[in-house]
Amino acid sequence: MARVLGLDLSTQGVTALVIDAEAGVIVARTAVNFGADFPERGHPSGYIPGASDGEVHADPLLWVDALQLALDRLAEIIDPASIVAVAVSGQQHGSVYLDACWQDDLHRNHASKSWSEAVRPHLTRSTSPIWMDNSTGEDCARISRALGGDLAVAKLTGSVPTPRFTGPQISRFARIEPAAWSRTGRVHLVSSFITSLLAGVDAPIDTGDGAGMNLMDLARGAWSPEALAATAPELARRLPAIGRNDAVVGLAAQWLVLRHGFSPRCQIVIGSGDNPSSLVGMGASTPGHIVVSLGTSDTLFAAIDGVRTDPDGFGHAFGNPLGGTMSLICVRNGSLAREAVRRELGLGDWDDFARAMSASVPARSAVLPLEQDEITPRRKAGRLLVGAPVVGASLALAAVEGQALNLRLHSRWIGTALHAVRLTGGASENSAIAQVFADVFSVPVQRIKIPDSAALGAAMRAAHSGLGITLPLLEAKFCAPESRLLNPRKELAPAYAVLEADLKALILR
Ligand code: XUL
Repeated sequence: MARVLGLDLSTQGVTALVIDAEAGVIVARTAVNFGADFPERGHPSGYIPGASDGEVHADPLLWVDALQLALDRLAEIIDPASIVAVAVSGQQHGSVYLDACWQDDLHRNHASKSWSEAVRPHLTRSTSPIWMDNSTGEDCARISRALGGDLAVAKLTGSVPTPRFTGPQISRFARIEPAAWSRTGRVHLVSSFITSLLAGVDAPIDTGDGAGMNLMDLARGAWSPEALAATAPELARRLPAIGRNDAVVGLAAQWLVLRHGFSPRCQIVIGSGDNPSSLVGMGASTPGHIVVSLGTSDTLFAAIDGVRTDPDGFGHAFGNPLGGTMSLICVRNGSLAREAVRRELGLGDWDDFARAMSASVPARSAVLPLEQDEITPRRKAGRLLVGAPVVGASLALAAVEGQALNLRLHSRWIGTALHAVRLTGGASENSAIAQVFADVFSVPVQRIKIPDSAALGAAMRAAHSGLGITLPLLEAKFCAPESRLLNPRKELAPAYAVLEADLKALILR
């Protein structure tokens, strides 16, 4: 039996997915929702509501309690002793602040008490900033100045100083709570914190999650002394090691064996972030396939040959669990902007929207609909138009074309020859929208629906490191897209090239 477990600790809950890596099947799934399963904690969306100054924090002990509940639920449907390896996917950028002796306590057998009781006395900061936090503008500016500007930081660490990233978060904590900072002996990411609990050792951070901190030298896959010095005093000794992306961290901790029924031989694999995990779970860890996810935000991620960073500083580069790097490009104006256009045109539903798109002439004009301030490109809310004037219902097609062209433009730096776009997320089901992505990217679109892609990716990483099964083989078993392809209409390519160049000129102006 080749049963492995992927655990995804996301913003809103914990998903546990057990796969049989040889048979290519999902064996069991359980989920815990921080809000619905722990209503008494008062965090309905998984984070602490009502904070000010852009702060968004969560309770790390809630993550731990939810993890235990997920493992209890799992034990009701399968025998945990049959699991041979485990890996964690964690929401990226979130950080946990602990004292130095938490490491000693990790080895103890906590079968008799809850893990959160064991961890609580070691927290030097009771809450954890998460990726939704936007409170570190001052810290980003300071780090940028110290390291020679935003683009220099992007070249070194993979991203411009970014408010949600862990380095600026650490900088702010050390600045406003110096006494608590001096008591802090270890800063973990969500993925390395949970992995430490599972293995009973102080777990390393992989380059996938480590690159989401503005602290790692991306090319070397090691902490950057300059970035550490620009961030907070004596940071080096407070960070875990950076580990190999396929490292086995250890065997199941005693309490995992005694309290949750795991085998003492069960291997615990290094954790990673949810985006690198999803890259694997979507079957895109080899260069050539990009994944475009059409959701509240539209995101694009892709494996990159070697190490590259966005020279314009919009996209992020993280480590790829398979080696090399990956890109993450995020456009805030995704489904809400499409929705606003649909309502403005008085189109009753998405079928009407698709009909309006199909009745319009493609590649004539493009509109980038920014209903809220945008980060890619950095622009205030408003609409950007290139090409011929847009009249009436042709706005539906032009808006989707604008969104696709914007992603195409901002993903050029990835540089890898494209074979296909894997399209996912709610709007990907609409064939008229999916066709625009085939035409604009000029490659076939494969639609793929993997709702638990981060948990699946973690399980596949567990199988890769724990059982030696290659990721491409696992991707072939678990990540098959829909067999029907949407082929590009190649004759539109020249007109889209002109619109993309016009959009670029407009953005740079
Ligand atoms: C990526 C990001 C989010 C988080 C939470 O940079 O902030 O995608 O990983 O999912």
